[in-house]
Amino acid sequence: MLTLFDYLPSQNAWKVRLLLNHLGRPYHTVPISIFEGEGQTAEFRRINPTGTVPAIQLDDGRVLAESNAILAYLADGTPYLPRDPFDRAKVQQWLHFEQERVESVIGSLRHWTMTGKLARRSPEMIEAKRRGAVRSLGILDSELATRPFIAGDRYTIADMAIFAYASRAEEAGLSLEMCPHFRAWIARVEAQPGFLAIAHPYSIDPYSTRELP
Ligand SMILES: N[C@@H](CCC(=O)N[C@@H](CS)C(=O)NCC(=O)O)C(=O)O
Repeated sequence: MLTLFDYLPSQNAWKVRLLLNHLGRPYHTVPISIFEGEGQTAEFRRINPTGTVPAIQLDDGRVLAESNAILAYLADGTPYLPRDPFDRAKVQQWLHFEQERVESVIGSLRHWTMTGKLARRSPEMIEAKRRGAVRSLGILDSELATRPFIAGDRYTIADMAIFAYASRAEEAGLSLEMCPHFRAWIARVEAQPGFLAIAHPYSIDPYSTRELP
């Protein structure tokens, strides 16, 4: 059975849990307490050299890290990743957008906001993240005004990846009031069969107020 190295409040890991839920694929979880430094042990760095979750291990022992690489691997041959090379590359385009312009800004702001670290960050850094986040939400809103899902007419892993952090923008102190198309897309994603409604707040982990090692 597939093993998922996980940390419950991680929305990067939630992406993988979401896809596994859509696929109805059973898996075994190994929790990694990232704020206690479990990601940085020699043992875990043999699984993922960066020390981050998510990562997966296959029955034959092979390991794979990076949430979006895992999504692409698990979705291959399913309706969530098109076969056509151009459509597939479009999904990749939005997976890159997610890492560069969603996770890195909304994800960081949300983490700092929910764990009290915002007070320890410089106003310049916070402002830069906020500006980036507002710009990304604006891009998503205008793109989603033209089609139902981010890479086209069908729900794909690009929607799953972007949804993970972008849909939780309000937890990062960002308003979605000016993003009606984006909000309509959130409802469309939530209505997909097998959607995983459970997300875990950082407050379930008493160590999450620590800085990452
Ligand atoms: N680009 C990576 C980012 C993974 C990542 O930063 N995961 C966080 C949890 S959301 C983590 O494990 N952080 C621990 C650390 O940075 O030491 C991915 O998409 O998988």
